[in-house]
Amino acid sequence: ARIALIGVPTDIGAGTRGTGMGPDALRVARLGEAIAQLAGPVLDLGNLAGPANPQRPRDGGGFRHLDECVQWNQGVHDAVHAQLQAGRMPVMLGGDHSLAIGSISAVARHCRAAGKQLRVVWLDAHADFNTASISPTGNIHGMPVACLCGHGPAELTGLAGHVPALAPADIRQIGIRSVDEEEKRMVNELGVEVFDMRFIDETGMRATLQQALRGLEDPGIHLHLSFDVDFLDPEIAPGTGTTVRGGPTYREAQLCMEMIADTGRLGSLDIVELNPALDVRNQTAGLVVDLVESLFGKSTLVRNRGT
Ligand code: DIR
Ligand code: MN
Ligand code: MN
Ligand code: MN
Repeated sequence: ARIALIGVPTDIGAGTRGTGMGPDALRVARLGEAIAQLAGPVLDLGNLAGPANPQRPRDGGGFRHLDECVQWNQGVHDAVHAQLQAGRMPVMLGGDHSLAIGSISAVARHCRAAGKQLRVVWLDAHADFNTASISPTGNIHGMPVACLCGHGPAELTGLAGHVPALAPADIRQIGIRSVDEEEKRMVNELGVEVFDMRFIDETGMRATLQQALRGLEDPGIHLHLSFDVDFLDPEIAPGTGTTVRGGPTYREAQLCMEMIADTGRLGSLDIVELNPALDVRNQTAGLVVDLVESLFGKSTLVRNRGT
């Protein structure tokens, strides 16, 4: 198989419980079968194990569940790295967005050894650029991008074997519409390229993606997509814990996935923050499967790549 599904049933990084049921909701919506139809055999590795949610308040350092988060992410890192070494594309079935620290660290380690350049596209309503000292919540799902850029505790920033795992210049964020006050300054100071909802409103999704995906013609690039389900407008995607209104419509999200597929560079994927406890008859999982079909090349008509 060329593609491996890795279930990461955790909610320790989120403020609302339930994302731990995400992996099975995606399986029930037949995610694996949909990918297999488009991209060939898929190996479902089942779910990783990790510590339970102790539902503790913030610790003295400002984190909720730091030790548990480190343990989950060490497991994610090792599983993702093993699949990349085996030549498979790892697809994370989350789980809350803190798992991206482990998955992207593994991808960064792999790319460095293979002489590939890593590009991360981050689809989210949030910038996920908080640190413990500026986070209003202490929830680590609001911190993965900061950790990957070297701002965070050593146990999380060092997973790739080099710090930072990622440079701000390697990241493109799309769909952003909720950034905390101090977090705004971080994003600005580090110069992350953020295509927020205002940019998408003014520019349109097609031109936004053309700009965000610039440079991906180079075959030496590994593209990692980190897809937070709260990227989508809550009217179409109610099954997630931190909805923010004013997100991309069904058609805009489809175009986004189609244009990423057209690059031909997708090498790894996180699907995170799906919360079946908040969903309506698994419709958000079904929507995610529709979008992932486009991401793996489903199109209405016969098309030539990039046209
Ligand atoms: C908020 C929420 N910025 C925090 N973050 C979320 O807690 O740091 N990220 N929901 O996906
Ligand atoms: Mn989010
Ligand atoms: Mn997120
Ligand atoms: Mn379908």
